[in-house]
Formats: sequence, C-alpha cells, structure tokens
Amino acid sequence: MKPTHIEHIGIAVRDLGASIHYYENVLGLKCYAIEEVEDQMVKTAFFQVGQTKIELLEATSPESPVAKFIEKRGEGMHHIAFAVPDVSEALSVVEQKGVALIDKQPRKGAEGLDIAFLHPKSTGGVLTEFCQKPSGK
Ligand code: CMX
Repeated sequence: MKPTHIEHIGIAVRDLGASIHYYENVLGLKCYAIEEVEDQMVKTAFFQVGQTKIELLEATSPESPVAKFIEKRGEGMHHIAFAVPDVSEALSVVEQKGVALIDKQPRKGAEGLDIAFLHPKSTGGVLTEFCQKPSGK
C-alpha cells in the first residue's frame, strides 16, 4: 500500500492559458499534454518535474469541484496524488484506519490512470488522491 512517490500535484486555476504561460515562461517547464476530463468537469494541463507532475485544473462548468473550490478558497493547491502499487488495496487499508473515502473504488482519471480520492476532512485538510497505472501499461 505504501506510496512510491508523489505522482502529481493538482493546482486549481481560473485560466488555463494564463497559468500555462507562467509555468512555461517563468519556470521554464514544458506543457506536454492538455486533456479534458468530462466526468470531473475539468480541463487539465500537465508538466513533468522529475518523477512528479504538475496538473493544472480549470473548471469547465460551475458545478465542477474545481469551480466550487476556487469560489470558496481562490486559486491554489487543490490536491496531492500519491502513486500506489494497488489503488483498491490502498483504499481498503486507509478505510480500515478510519479515513473517509470519496471514491469507494478506483475510476478512470486523466492520462488513463486508475484513481481514487480520500476526503480532506479525514486527511488533515488535504484532498488526497491515490493513483496507479493500469496493469500492462
Ligand atoms: N482541499 C481541501 N479541502 C477541500 C477541498 C480541497 N481540494 N475541496 C473542498 N474542501 C473542503 C471544503 O472547503 C469544506 O470545508 P469546510 O466544511 O471547512 O468549509 C469541506 O472540504 C467539505 O466541503 P463540502 O462542501 O462538503 O464538499 P464539496 O462539495 O466542496 O466537495 C470534495 C469537496 C473534496 C468532496 C469534492 O471536491 C470532491 O469530491 N473532490 C474529488 C474530485 C475532484 O476534486 N475532482 C477534480 C480533479 C479531477 C482530476 O484531478 O482529474
């Protein structure tokens, strides 16, 4: 169950274009993918930094979790995603330790990863994601 590394850090932004400009032209990173995740109502942009990615998140609907987050808290760090060997097993381990799950089982996220979220109310205020490359990839 133990996380192997931080797979990505999710950052909520109002304007994907303006934020990409900052990461590319100020930090000198390269945006290697832009992807819409329809069921999460977000458009994402990815940057690789060593073993970890930055995932920028722009809401595509006022109902998006990211739109609600920005309305309440403004732009900024939205979630941290740990790579784990097996998301289902990791969910079961943390649930047994009293953590509230947002996703009871893995579902598909950006980049085809199997993902699941833990509720920030039981993780010290940090929206936490587990993710795993689907087997065979
Ligand atoms: N980090 C930390 N706390 C957060 C949070 C976040 N990203 N989003 C919401 N919260 C807090 C709220 O501020 C609220 O705190 P208070 O009660 O102190 O005000 C609390 O969590 C619960 O909020 P809520 O009103 O009950 O629930 P929301 O409707 O705001 O939903 C959450 C919160 C986390 C359950 C919802 O955003 C969710 O299901 N997130 C997982 C999915 C997701 O975030 N998808 C977008 C990214 C997808 C991707 O990466 O591809």
